Amino acid sequence: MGNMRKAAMIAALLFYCLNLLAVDRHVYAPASIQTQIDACVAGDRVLVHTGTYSQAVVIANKNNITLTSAGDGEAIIAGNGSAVHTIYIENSSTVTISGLTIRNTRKQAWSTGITFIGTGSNLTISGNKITEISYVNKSWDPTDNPGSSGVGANGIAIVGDNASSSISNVSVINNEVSYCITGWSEGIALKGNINNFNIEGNNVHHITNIGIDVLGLATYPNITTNNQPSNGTIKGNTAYNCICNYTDNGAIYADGAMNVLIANNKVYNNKFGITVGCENQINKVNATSSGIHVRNNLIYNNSLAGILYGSNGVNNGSTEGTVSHSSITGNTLVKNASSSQWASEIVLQNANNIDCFNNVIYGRYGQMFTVATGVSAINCRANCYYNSAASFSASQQTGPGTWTGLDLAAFRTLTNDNGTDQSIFSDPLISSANATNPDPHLQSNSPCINAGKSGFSPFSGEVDFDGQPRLNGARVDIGVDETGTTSSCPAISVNGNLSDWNGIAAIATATGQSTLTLKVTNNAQSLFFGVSGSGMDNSQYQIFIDTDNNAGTGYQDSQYGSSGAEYLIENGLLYRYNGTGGWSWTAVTATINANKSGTVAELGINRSAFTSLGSTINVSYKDMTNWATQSKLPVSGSYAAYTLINCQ
Ligand SMILES: [Ca+2]
Ligand SMILES: [Ca+2]
Ligand SMILES: [Ca+2]
Ligand SMILES: [Ca+2]
Repeated sequence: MGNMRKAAMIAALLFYCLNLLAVDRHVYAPASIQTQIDACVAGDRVLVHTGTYSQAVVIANKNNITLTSAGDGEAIIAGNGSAVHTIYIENSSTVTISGLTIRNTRKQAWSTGITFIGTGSNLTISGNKITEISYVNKSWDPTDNPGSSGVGANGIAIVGDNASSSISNVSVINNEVSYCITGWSEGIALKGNINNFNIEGNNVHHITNIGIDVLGLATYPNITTNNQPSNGTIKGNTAYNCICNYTDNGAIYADGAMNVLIANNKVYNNKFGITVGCENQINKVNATSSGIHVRNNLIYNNSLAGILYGSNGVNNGSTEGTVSHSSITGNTLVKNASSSQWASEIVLQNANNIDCFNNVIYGRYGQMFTVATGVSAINCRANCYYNSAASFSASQQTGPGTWTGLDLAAFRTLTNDNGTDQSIFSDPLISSANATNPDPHLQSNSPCINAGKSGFSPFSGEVDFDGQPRLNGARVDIGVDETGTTSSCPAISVNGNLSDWNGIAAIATATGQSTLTLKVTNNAQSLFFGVSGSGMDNSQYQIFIDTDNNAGTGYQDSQYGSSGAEYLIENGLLYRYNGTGGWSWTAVTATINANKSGTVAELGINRSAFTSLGSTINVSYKDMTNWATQSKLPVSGSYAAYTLINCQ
């Protein structure tokens, strides 16, 4: 014990001494970021202060370097009008790019926001806002069509083009990638020889092709071995409005990859939701993509299908590969397919040895499942099927252009769904099956509770869609929600009496002013605020909310040292921030109940009013008189943090 502590102390001292050599290099607009990058030695950070930088940045053969927002307002790196990549990194290790807004004014073929190419390890791209990266010089156009030109652009592209040395330990987390006209490319793409990656917590939307793609065995990069992104996770992302006008795309795609977990994502309003394939097989005949697990995802209102499993080429006899030894488990699919058509919830093709169990599959039309060519050894168990038509149907491709309809019994036979844990056709009784905003939580009388596969034990690290333990009670529940694993939510009644807040800790307090305590809590649907005081204004207030837990994004509040609000609630109305630091707001729809007096401000707002609401948010409450702040909580410093609770 003593020796260990001594060793730890020496290590800590060594770390401290090494860090003394590292410096923070501050950049103020419009100074050159590149000048500071070029001066960096290992351990240095380049802190980009608020402003717009019409520049591009190159980081080549550098190790242990951080390029980040200084946190005093939006730092926009906009490209220099000629560089293909706004931030270009090659052959570097331990590189972090964080908190920046990244654009590319070039808007020509193969533009990217951030590109990493070559080899290296420990790359982190986090908390950036990447927008308007387009292959063509025009503003957002969801109907754009590049024809057969093949051109593209990427928000983030990480390309392992060295067959003998991978890019390893890649983290792409908590970024927003939006409004990119990507042609034949993707919002976030990991390609080629990449090993050990995590794409987590990103918000990807309004992309004219695939939102998130891990891509292998393609002609780019042209490497003959190790051309498969491997051993990664794509989890906790939100992907919507990734709609391609010229080909059938998915919002999240694992194509020619190996051992990828696609878990706990929310995927809606796309063409396909999640797709798994092996489209290309350059230098590898009869290629297979395997170990791709689609787990605990909420997938709804995608116009073609929720999940497409297996390669393209339903009927074309091409050289496309297969997907094998993979699984679809614990997902909830709700009302995908915007019209009655060949596909609705799940489509399988060129796939074998696929386990499919514990899923809630709630269709909009009769058609639930489509089994195309090249499918074998499908093992379904303990799924709960249901649809608005209240009759199950599936279809199987039995020859070129020939489809056979299957009833539930025939489908069970096809999918080896027999014996114990046979799938059921029953209303899963989720809390809401509204196609555009479903609530997948199970009602207390749901037939899905404790009805999942018997003997199931969660996979390592697996949690339900709420982040709660995946198994509670005698058996796992069907669908994304495991019930009964939490205490009940606080019962807040917005009535001007704060006795229902007893036992909830304040996140900010003060003395000697009119507002004294600020409390925040939530249930599954709503966020609540409770403020007590004396001599407060009878009506006027403002609540500022930093919903992405990033002080560098959103409204920069001069009354605080750090703020970054995405939303403002002012006198019962919600506003979303639309500026670049100064006062600039747009009214948005919300359901707000408020009760305001000289001693209490109590308020509830629907969580769905916020485009994204992180698990930790930061809040400021201001009591106003004649639009002047009379008192505020917290009094100064940073907004007060609140971590949402998981409860039912
Ligand atoms: Ca259970
Ligand atoms: Ca739950
Ligand atoms: Ca109350
Ligand atoms: Ca923010």
